[in-house]
Amino acid sequence: MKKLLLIFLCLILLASCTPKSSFDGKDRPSSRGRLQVTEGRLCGADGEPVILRGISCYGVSVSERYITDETFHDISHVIGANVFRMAMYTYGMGVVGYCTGGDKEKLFQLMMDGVDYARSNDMYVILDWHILSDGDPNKYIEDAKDFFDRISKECKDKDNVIYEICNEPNKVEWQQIKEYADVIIPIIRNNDPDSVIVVGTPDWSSRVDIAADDPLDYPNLLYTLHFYSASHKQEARDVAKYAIDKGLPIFVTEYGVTASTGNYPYDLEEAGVWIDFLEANGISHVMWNFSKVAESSAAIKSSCLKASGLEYDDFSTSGQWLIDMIKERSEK
Ligand code: IDC
Repeated sequence: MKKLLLIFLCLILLASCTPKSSFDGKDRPSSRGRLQVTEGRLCGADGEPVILRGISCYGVSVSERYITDETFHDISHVIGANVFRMAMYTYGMGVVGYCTGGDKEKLFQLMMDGVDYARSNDMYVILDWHILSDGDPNKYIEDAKDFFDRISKECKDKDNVIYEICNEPNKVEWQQIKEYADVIIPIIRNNDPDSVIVVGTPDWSSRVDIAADDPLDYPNLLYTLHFYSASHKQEARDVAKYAIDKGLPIFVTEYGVTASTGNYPYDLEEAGVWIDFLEANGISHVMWNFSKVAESSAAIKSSCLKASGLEYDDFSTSGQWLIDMIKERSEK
């Protein structure tokens, strides 16, 4: 009897010593620490490759109800994501942009909340300067300088942050994107020297081949590739393969299992071909989007009234596809 009691007490002691963040998922901040880019791959603090699999918010300014510890718990444990993308639109277009009348202080605080809730739920977080219809990242460069200077000062000692400095440059030359990056990257690195930064590529972050032919010269840098499986197929993968073969580090910070409109049709089969391609090349990927908007890319059923305590059946076709895919890939 005494022996059983001793064993029981030891088990309780062991359980109390287990760190809160020792989640089962692989490649999390608790297990891989601060990220780096080594030999063209995203790696953990130990220099060994990692693959991040997650989801993007729909737009910080309209996602406040989801930026909570409880919802981030669901993203981490129900979806199984080890990365969450805080997409903050710079220019309006349906959502109030940071640079076009948005409440800068409130948006900044929501971004910081996302960093902390991601960390407390053992996830990496992408801080996404979500340019889109603004096209040229230089258009709001003064706001970008202020934002990235301030947030990199706040995040310099956090081990789960990735900076995405321009979501989808478009109708702008690679040279202009490089000029923007040559301003913003040093600002971030001055505060957060070892940070991982992702740079957008021309034509809505599809032309990683152009970046591969004329890359920037900084460590711990990755280049953005975006795709939507019902719109982008083998030809787009061939462009990516060209860049991969030239050693360009790539991060798919946004993809969809729908058309590039974010809406119907789905193409789940092609999405599976893309994930096979990315996983075979060790490329991390983040699906668009964590919302219940009336679009097929929205991961939550539009009928779902809950903001947390989410279960599998609360998710839409794309959301359930994501959960199934992450489960399958994480177990491999
Ligand atoms: C879309 C949203 C849509 C919104 C539009 C403009 O799904 O509801 O009206 O933005 O704000 C992207 C962009 C991403 C787009 C998404 C789908 O990064 O902001 O979201 N997409 O169109 N690039 C390719 C597709």
